[in-house]
Amino acid sequence: MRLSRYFLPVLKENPAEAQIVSHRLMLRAGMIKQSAAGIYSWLPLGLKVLKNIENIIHDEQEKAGHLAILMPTIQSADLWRESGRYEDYGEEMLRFKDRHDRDMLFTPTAEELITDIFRGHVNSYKDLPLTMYQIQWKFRDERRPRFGVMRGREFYMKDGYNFDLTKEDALHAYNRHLVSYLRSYERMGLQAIPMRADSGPIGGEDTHEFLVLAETGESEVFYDKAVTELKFGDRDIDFNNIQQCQSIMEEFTDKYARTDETHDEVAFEKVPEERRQVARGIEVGQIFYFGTKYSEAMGAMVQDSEGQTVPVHMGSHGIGVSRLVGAIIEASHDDKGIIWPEGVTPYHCGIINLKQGDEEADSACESLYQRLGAAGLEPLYDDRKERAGGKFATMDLIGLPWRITVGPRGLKNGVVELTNRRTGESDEMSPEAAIKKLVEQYS
Ligand code: P5A
Repeated sequence: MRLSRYFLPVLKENPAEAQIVSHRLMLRAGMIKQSAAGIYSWLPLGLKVLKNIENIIHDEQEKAGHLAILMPTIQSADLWRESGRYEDYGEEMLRFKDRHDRDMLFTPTAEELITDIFRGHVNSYKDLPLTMYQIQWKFRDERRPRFGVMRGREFYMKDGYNFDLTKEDALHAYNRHLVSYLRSYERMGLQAIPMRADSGPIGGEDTHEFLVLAETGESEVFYDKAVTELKFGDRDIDFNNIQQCQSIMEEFTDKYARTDETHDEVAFEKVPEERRQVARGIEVGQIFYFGTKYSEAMGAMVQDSEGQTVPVHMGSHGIGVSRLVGAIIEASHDDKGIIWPEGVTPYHCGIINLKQGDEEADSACESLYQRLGAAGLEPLYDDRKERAGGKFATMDLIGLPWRITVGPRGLKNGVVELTNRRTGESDEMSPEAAIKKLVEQYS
């Protein structure tokens, strides 16, 4: 992408309405624009990051054997009356009527709708296990939408639902999701710690939230420091292997780590004092096992191998996709701007032409741009006729992990400068060497 043809409405000043750094930087970097309280348009740069996160989630869900679907954002109230949640959901649910005076709503979550799909088509244990998920917009009329995309009213969520014959099978689905979520967050450059939580309006007893530690987080969390030392890393996973998924689940959840809703001071005091931590965290996901709550209420039954009709065991699993964009920035920025982890960066590197209009500099940049593209990378080329200082400030603000700086002086010696956004380290090298290094970096 050439910056001269891009839509990147950066702001020089800090917007007054933004109280936390991610909100401030998303507005300043021209990623989003508010259209109403808690409702945002995603501009080109923001959308690119959102899609990268979405792609990682799709990829990991597919690896775990889960099937992507897409359900509507608008639902009929009838299904929610069947489950009993139409009244329970309260003012957070956006309700309206269609022209025939039928009660409709904008989906805050989709347990009812997926259960309806299931009961209409599945009636034998032979079709189980089944896990389907979607990545779709949700609406919750939050009392206090704030912090930009962190607590929106309209937000993008991955929501998945498992259907299993037995509690044991459903608990395997729970563990499988925990593993696939740990992998997904790690690919986004984030450490998200599973913590025992409260199930709220979704219901059920088994539930973990995934929290990214950050001072600006909305949840107070209590944990044994040992949980921050666990890394998922490069493990070979067989998602069908019940034992393997269970032992990873235990490894990541057996230490004390709870949100304030489930915090137990007596149990916490058993953690050695030097490891006891109280901090704040951003909830970027939650998994639930709620048994037969919805299947019984809505008649989602199958025949088991003995011909008995039984309700299926279910769980649901969510990731806050749009919230993650903010969470990643909270976890990765400095005073100049965002620092994107390589897994989600909107462009792989920036190219800065120090002297736009200089024949040699222009053609060196052009050639770099073409060759990076041919090598499968997406560069963002700042080809505007601007001063170098302004170009550097914009690049630092939008946070691409790598920058190649091209100027007539370096070119005389056959070199360009490759700079790492996180460390600030710069090295001079030939354009070929810079391309090679970047290709290696992203492979
Ligand atoms: C699980 C999927 C559910 O709704 N039903 C389907 C279950 N879980 S949840 O915890 O309520 O939401 C899942 C994740 O969505 C994000 N989230 C939000 N993001 C931005 N703004 C909001 N107002 C908001 N509310 C929830 C969180 O990351 C949450 O973990």
